[in-house]
Amino acid sequence: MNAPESRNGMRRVGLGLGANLGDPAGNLRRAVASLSEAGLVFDALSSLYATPPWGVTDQPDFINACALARTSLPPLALLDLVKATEKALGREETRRWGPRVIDIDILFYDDLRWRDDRLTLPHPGLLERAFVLVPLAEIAPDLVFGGVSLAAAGSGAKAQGIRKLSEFFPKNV
Ligand code: A4P
Ligand code: MG
Repeated sequence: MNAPESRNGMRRVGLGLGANLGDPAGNLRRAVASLSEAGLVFDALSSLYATPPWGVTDQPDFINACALARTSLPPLALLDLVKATEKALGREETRRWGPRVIDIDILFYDDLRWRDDRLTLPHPGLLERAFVLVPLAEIAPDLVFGGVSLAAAGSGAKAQGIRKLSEFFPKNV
């Protein structure tokens, strides 16, 4: 992976956000506002996309987006922050791949490769999930994972019923 280099001692991270319960678009916006208050510096936010459910298909469509941010938190502290943010927004324990108020995945953390029982980096599903590839390709087309550029992976995934809805924070709201 060729993630841009970290600056000022901060690490560059990619986040995937998804929701399909409650007010999904509002939940994604609240998640970013809350992470920002906690010290993450956001450099780019993709548009919001409506995406058909993947994995468990008998559930409502999702709203998905991706973000590029910088953080001084080490990986497990960032995971703790992400999990605390999900909880504060009302996420309850759900079945794997099931419906949720908010899901925040750490897609990558600089070039770090990490695998323990709590955290895998880069996120193992990144290249398989159109609901991640399409928004991430919008904001980081030059990133390369496993020899595959996001621009190529994202355009290959576009046929899968994914619709761009609006900017992440529409200017008229
Ligand atoms: N974990 C390990 N690595 C990471 C990482 N890089 N980032 C652990 C975040 N968490 C990581 O996650 C379960 C555990 O994974 C965490 O406690 C953490 O310790 P979870 O969010 O509770 O479970 P999950 O989301 O059901 O599982 P997973 O494997 O993250 O699946 P996805 O990819 O998030 O799938 N369809 C559409 N259209 N859009 C969606 O957003 N999301 C899912 C969930 C299914 N279908 C979807 C969507
Ligand atoms: Mg998840």
